[in-house]
This record gives sequence, C-alpha cells and structure tokens, in this order.
Amino acid sequence: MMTGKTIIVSNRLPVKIQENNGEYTLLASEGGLATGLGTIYREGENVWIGWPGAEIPEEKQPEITAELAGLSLRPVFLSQQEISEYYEGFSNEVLWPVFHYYASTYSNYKESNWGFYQQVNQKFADEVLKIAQPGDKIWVHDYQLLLLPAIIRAQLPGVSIGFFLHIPFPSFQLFRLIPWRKELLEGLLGADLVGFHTFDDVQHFTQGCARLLHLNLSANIVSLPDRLVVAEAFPMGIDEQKYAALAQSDEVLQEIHQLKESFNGIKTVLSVDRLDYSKGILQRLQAFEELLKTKPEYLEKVVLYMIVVPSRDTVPQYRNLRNEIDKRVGNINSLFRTMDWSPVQYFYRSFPIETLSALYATADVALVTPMRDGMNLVSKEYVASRTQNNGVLILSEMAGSSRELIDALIVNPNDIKMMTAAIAQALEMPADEQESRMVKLRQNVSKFNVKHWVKIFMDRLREVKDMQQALHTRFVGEVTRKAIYKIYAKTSKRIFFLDYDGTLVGFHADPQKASPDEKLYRILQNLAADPLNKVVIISGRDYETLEKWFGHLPITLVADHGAWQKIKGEWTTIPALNAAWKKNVQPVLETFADRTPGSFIEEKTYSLAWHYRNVETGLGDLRASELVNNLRFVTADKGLQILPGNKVIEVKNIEINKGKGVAALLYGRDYDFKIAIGDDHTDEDIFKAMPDNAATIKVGSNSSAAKYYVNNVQEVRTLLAGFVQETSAQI
Ligand code: GDG
Repeated sequence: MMTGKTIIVSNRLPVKIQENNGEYTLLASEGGLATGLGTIYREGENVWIGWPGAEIPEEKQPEITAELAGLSLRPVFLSQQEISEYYEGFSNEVLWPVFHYYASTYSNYKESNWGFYQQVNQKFADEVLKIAQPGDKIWVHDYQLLLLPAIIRAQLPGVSIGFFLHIPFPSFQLFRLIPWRKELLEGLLGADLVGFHTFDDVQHFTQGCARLLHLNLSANIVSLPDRLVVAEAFPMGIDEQKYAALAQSDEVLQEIHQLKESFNGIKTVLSVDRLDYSKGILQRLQAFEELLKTKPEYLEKVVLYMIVVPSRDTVPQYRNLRNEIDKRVGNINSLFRTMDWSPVQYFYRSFPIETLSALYATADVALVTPMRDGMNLVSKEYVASRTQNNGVLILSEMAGSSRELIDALIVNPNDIKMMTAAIAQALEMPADEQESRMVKLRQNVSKFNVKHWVKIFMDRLREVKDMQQALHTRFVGEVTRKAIYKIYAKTSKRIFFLDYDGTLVGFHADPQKASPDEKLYRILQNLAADPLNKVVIISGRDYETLEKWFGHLPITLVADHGAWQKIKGEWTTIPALNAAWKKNVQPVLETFADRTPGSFIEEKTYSLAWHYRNVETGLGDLRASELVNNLRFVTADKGLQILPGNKVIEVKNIEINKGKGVAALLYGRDYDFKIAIGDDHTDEDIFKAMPDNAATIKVGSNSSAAKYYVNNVQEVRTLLAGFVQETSAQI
C-alpha cells in the first residue's frame, strides 16, 4: 500500500477570479476536471497546484494564497510576459496547432517562447517540490506542462507521477516538426504513467519515443534505462448524474419551457464550442448552409443555435476565426432569413450552466463536428441531458468521443455533403430509432463517467509503481552484482554461457562490422585465464566468423545456434543434419528482401536468416510478421523452426537450438557456478536449459525466462570484468 498525499497540477486552478476595484473574489469553477478530481484534491493533505487565471499584483498575492489554501489550492503566479510567451506563445501557438494537425498553417516556432515554456514549467515544479515528498502521488495535466514530470523526477526519483494529455497526441510525422520534440518527449517520460483519451494517441506517443529517442517498446510500455513508463488510453468522462439532474431541476425546466415557446415547433440543431479552429465551426456553418440550399423544405423549419464561447482572442488566429464566423453567419442569415425566422442564432459568449442544460435538453439535434478533438465533452453532456431518451447526436469521427459514442451519426467533418445528409437524417429520424440509439449512448456515458476515469487512472498508477518495483528487484545493480561475485569466489568449477550480438557487442548496421574490440578481448582473456572457469560463446553467427574472431582464445565456441561446436580445437556439427529445405525457403526470403529496402539474407550451413535492422522503423516489423506468416506454410512438416530474433527472422532445422547446445555442455559435469547472458528470443532456450541454481541474465527488461536483467552491453561488460577485478581485490 502506498501512502502519502496526492498533488494535482494543471495550468489553471479550478477557480474563477473576479476583480472589482482592486478587490478579488474567488469562485469555484464547475469544469469537468474540477468535478472529477473534486473528491480527491479536497481530502486530507491533498492539494491542487496551478495558475489562478489572472495576473495578480504582488501585494495581493499573500492574501489570495491564503484564501486559496482554504480551498486546498496553491497558486503559481505568472507575470504578463510569462502568460503571453509560455501560455499564448508556446502552448497555444506551437503545441496546440501541431497536436491538432494544423502544423504548417498555425504554428510559430519562436525560440524565446520555448525559453519561457521551460522557465514556467520549472516554476510549477518549484511549487510542487516545496511540498512533495517521496511516497506522494503527483498527477500532472495537459500540454502546458509537458516538461514537468522530468523536472520533478530529477529531484524526487522515487515519487509516483501520472500525466494526462487532454488533447490529441499527433502522429510522428507531425510531432517531429517541432524543434524541441526530443525535450518534450523526455519531459513526459519523467512520468510513470502517461494517459491519453484514445488508443491512437497512445500509439503516436510510443512511436515517437521509439523513433525519436530510439527507446525499446514492448506493446504500450516504454523501457528507460532505470524505469518502465506505461502509456495507456483513459477516455475521460463527465459527471453524468449532474447533467441528468440539472435537466430535471425546476429552474432548468422553466428555461426549457421558455425555449420551446420561442422555437414554436421549429426544430433546433445545437452547436456549442470554445472559439477554436480545431472545432470545425466554419465547416459546420457550410454544411448547414448547404442544407438550406439543397433542401428548401427546411426553410423556416429549422434553426442552428450556435454558441461560441470566447477563448484565446488575444492570439491573432483566433481573432481572424471570429471575424470569419461573423461573416459566414451574416451571409447565411442575409440569404435565407424571413420576417419571423433567422436560420442561425449565433451567440459569442458563455451562458450559465442552467441555460446550457436547457439547450441540451431541448435541442432535437446536437451537431458536434470538430476537425480534431482530444475527447469532446459537449457530446457527452448532450447525451447525459437527454433523460427522455430522444434527440440525435451527430459526431465527428475526429473527436476522441467518437470511439465510444458509436451509436451517434458519425461524420467526417471535411465531407460537407456527408454532414448535410446527416443533419437531414437526424431531423427525420423516427422516434424509436432515436430512442434505441440514445439508450445505448446514455449507458456508455453513465458507465464511463468522470469518477470512473479518475479511479482507473489512479489504480493504474499504483499498479505501475508495483510493476516497477518488481522489476527493480530483478535488475542486476551493484548489490546483486556483489552477491554474484561472492558466490563466484567460493566456487571452483564454473561455466559462462555468453551470447555475442546484443550481449557482448552492440548492433551495427553491417553485421560483419560488429567485430570484437580490444576491451572485450581483454575481458574474455582474463575470465578464461582462470583455470577454474570455462567460457563458452554461444551465438547464431556462422562458425567461420567465430573462428576468425575467437579462434585464438582458450574458450569454447558454439556457432549457428548450436549446429556447430568447437571441441578440442576441432569444429564438429550435429550428425545427419540436412539442408535440402533451403531451396524452398530461399525464394520466399528473396521476395521479402526485394520488396524491403535495407533488408538482406544471410546463409549459414544449416540455416537461412532474413535481417531487417536497417529497414525503416515499423515497416521492418510489419514485413517480419508477414514473413513469419508466409514461412509457416513453407516450413510446415519439414522439421524446421522459425526463430524471430533481434531484427532478424531465422529458419533452421528443429534439432538445432542454443538450449540443446547448453545441455550438451552441462551434461555429466558438476559445475558449481553457472551463468548465462543473452538478449534475444534464441537465448530464451539457453535460459530454459539452465538448472534452477544458475544465474540467468537478459539484456533488456522485457519479459523473459531469465531471473535477472541488465540494461545494455556496457552493463554486461562491467559485470564480466568484475569477476576478475573485484574477486582478486577481495583476496
Ligand atoms: C479540452 C480538449 C477534451 C461550453 N460552453 C459553455 C460551457 N462549456 C463547457 C462545456 C464543456 C467544456 O466547456 C468544453 O469541453 P470540451 O471537451 O468540449 O472542449 P475543450 O475546452 O477544448 O477541452 C477536449 C477536454 O479538454 C477534456 O479532456 O474533451 O478535447 O480540447 O464542459 O460544457 N460551460 C458553461 N457555459 C457555456 O456557455 N457553463
């Protein structure tokens, strides 16, 4: 059980500050995040850290701080310049456009904005570090604070950090455009758990880590040298009961009544967004105009009720967008308006939640068609407000919520014709179809509500910490190394099984160039110089190469995954092996080598291998799994096995495997110290063939039959060198 407090961090605190003649009043805000986290941040020592949302003069800051403390909130005060460079400049002119796929049109990569982004993230971190302690859980929110997890981690290595991104994470091709892309990923990787709204976002993020930082992935887990980071989808929900209850409250019922009277039988299509180019407001107007043009039967029968909430209007693009909307609405109204009907009722302001609720409950159709949206809560709020199980939701497939709200009419917001058709379909939808769709939509919104979202995120954060701790005990750090040396020093008949590529040397684009270096020779010579030690190199390499590289050393060599062994200076092979199968397999591998730039075939006496370490990331893995599927047919009933290795697929006789090679060398000899080190699938056979009292070590932390793991070749070399250095020092 983890103890400690929970610290929530977001750009904005969940309060609204109102200034009146130099006096400030604080009002708690009713945003979705505040509701979801409300049960957490007000408990015990827990606290929420963020910017209060207004520039507060220095002399007023202590008073505001004290008042916020009473609400379990701690402020980070920002100057006007910080707000304009970190928030408006970097967050809203670089990150927001790129993450919403508007990279070239709207992003402005100004170096000074980046400087402020770093500086303000540091400022938030300073505030967190004033109160955070090991054992605490810190949950950081959104794109304004991407660097925060790593800054906190550097000071508090053991603390639990969760991060949630509320906007989409873009595909690698877009993300790479940002000059500071690596720093941003490294910032996020300070977290233990990184949450997104959708699975697509998870994949984009992990692919970014693999391609920009060359980190290893195992499904949704990113391996760092000292930690695992889990990326996962947690689709955010709303407080659905609040919306259902509001829609039935007296105040709202009265507003509903008034709205109905004013609409007087005219059908309403509702649209609610913050002012933002990602929300598809102009395209939506275009679709509505198209409806009126192509289906005149709707003239005077339908109204588009459009609320745009002012937002970021100090950023020039947002001002332009506002002007464009004004123009479009004006055009439509002037073209189609009659004496007592205006097709678009447009409001550029926000409304009290009661009015919003009355509109949700009244509108026949909700038109939610963003060009790109992390989740989109408006779509869920509309559903939650439909307590009569009627009404139709039209939802863009680019909104995260479209992955869950599959019973909506799903549209592509770039396809104006499709949107126009969907509006007509919604207006005509029979009551029973409305009901059957809405019932399912409401079930989803009710089950995956915001409390559920908070719970599953926090539970997972705890699990990830446990997982990291379990892994930590398997890691060969200083303590484990010393323990292994201690056993070694007391033994007198020892055997070392060492894989070569990926274990003793790193990978090289050209396998022939991954030859041993002086340092490695020295380590192996020192180990083998002790008459009590038997050193075995057991590799998938051909015997000619092993002979060339290691033939002069007093060590045992096993080549071609066990097909060849050098015993007493002579290379011998397993008897009665046949290689006639190669003529069937070779053409398949050649087809793949021809289709896949960068890949090549290696032929060994009893095996064929297709290497893809130089193939474009992603394509190589894809082709490898295609190849394995193809080979299954060709190799069936031929006594062959397909071995997926590290960026290689190898086909060989079933009789050959490293495990059998190991078993043969162990047979009948009572070694009192046994150790095996390897890095890929083929080495799993070695680990499985080793007796229980052996030390088995995998290079890399992904799942394995080995008892321990190290992170890289360097750590293997340190471990091996230490057998001689450290134990001789003890004597
Ligand atoms: C970001 C992501 C993600 C709107 N008008 C009024 C009003 N609202 C409230 C709505 C809703 C909220 O604003 C808007 O939330 P969205 O989710 O639709 O969009 P973003 O603000 O862009 O939020 C988004 C979200 O973060 C959460 O992760 O879903 O994708 O972009 O709650 O009700 N509220 C009041 N009056 C209004 O006039 N009171």
